[in-house]
Amino acid sequence: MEEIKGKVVSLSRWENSSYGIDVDRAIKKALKVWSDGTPLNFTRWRSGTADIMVSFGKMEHGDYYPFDGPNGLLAHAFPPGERIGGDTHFDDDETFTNDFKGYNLFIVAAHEFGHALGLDHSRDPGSLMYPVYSYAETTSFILPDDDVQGIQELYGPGDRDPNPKHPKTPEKCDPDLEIDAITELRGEKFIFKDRFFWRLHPQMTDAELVLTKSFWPELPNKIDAAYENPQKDLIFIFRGKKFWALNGYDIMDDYPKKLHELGFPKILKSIDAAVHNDANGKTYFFTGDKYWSYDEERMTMDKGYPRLIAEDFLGIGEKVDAVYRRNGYFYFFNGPLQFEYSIWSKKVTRLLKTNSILCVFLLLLKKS
Ligand SMILES: [Ca+2]
Ligand SMILES: [Ca+2]
Ligand SMILES: [Zn+2]
Ligand SMILES: [Zn+2]
Repeated sequence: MEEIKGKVVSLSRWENSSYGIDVDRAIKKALKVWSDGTPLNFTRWRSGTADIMVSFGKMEHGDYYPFDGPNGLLAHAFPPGERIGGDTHFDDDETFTNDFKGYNLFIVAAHEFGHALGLDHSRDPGSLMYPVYSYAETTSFILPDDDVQGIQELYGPGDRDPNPKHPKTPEKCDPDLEIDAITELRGEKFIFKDRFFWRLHPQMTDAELVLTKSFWPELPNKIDAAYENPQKDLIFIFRGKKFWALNGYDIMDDYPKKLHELGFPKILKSIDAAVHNDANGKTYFFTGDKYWSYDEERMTMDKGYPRLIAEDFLGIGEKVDAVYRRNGYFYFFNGPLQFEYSIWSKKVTRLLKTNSILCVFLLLLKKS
């Protein structure tokens, strides 16, 4: 690491970029990700040979590691060392952007500078050093915990970390696991937690953890509720007063819409959970200790609602974090508990741990 001790950066094309985006700001912000929380300090040199030389190039660009035109390789960086060590190159054939369209230059640069400082790829899908590009909210970006551990192992902590709350990646077998939302989508389960969801295919033994923004960059980081309407082949995602309709990867036109367009009072700030019942065409929305019934065919809220959850769904508690429907049952999630509720007999038939939806296969393996 000796070479980086000078902590200097120079950029051959920091200004006069042809992208029409603020390369300067993206690069500075990407370096700040690593200098916050470590003793690293970066200074820009306008001439001479710095530890980290940053440049843009196309195809073969002088280091015998050619780029490949649009997509594929986006950038590369050499680990710390003499000469080319630490240098960071961006593929000039990419459309780099400030937002989620194209490749976000800040995200790509922050990842590459991780390499330039000596980090390898991480297997944590929530980490910046995960090898697959994924868009992340850039204005509120805080370096994930896994990357902080990595960089502090190399350089130690800094004097003062301006954003000490580094997001951790959820663990599916955490006995205290609570979830934000759950829905089926074309037979798979999507289980939302913080900025992630687990994708659980009925034929797969292991749930895949995915960043929500890598699937739907326009959705918020964290969501409140989700449900599927299989007749319309849509899922609906809720956050605060807004909701989105999605068909696979595509967000439908005219969305996001507002909660009150469904018939909720305008003062309602958010909902907790939602589920659709094929059998009667109703969608139930849970908010606090109450729930609402929405008629999907007439597209109106049913009369006589909201009603108390505790009165109509006996035994599931007084609030709902998340809920989905499967084979005549509702599965209600409340904190670390899951209630299997028979729609027909209106009774709780099983009490489960929330994590059992994700962790059941591991438990079975351990028993055998
Ligand atoms: Ca490329
Ligand atoms: Ca929720
Ligand atoms: Zn190169
Ligand atoms: Zn990489």
